[in-house]
Amino acid sequence: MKKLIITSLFILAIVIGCKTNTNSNNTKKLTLKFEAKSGSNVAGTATFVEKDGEVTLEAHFTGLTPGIHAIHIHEKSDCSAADGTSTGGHWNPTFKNHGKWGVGQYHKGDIGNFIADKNGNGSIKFTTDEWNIGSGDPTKDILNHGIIVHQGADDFTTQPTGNAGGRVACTGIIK
Ligand SMILES: [Cu+2]
Ligand SMILES: [Zn+2]
Repeated sequence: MKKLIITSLFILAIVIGCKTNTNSNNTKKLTLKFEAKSGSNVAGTATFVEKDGEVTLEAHFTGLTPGIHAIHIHEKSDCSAADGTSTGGHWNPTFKNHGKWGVGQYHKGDIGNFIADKNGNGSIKFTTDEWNIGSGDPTKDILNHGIIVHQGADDFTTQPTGNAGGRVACTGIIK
């Protein structure tokens, strides 16, 4: 009987070991679709890919006004309000000041600015090891928050919003 238990534990260890290896080789991917807010005609998609401890966000938009737009991760995944305010403020699990990513203090949701061309098309790509997809670590896990695209630019100074104007597109970061 004792030998059987030891054999069972050994097999269990192998199974767990294999599962762990498989998971570490997996890339996690989320594809999200934005909805227009505040009467805008903005459409867009975002993908988050987690690989080797880093998450890459790639997002593409149409229907923007030409010029600079802020994009942030906000606290909640709820895009139900017509003006997008149901997503709350910026995702800030480390209780820092609003700012520019990598410079002084910044929120974990402070992605920054991107440019829309004269046709209203814009895209942004952003990679960080300060996020992950689904670890449950509240300071890193992007799941169940939301993404907002703003009408204007983030000035990286005004607290706690960056004074980026209205919310023209929204998506929840949900599986
Ligand atoms: Cu924002
Ligand atoms: Zn912020």
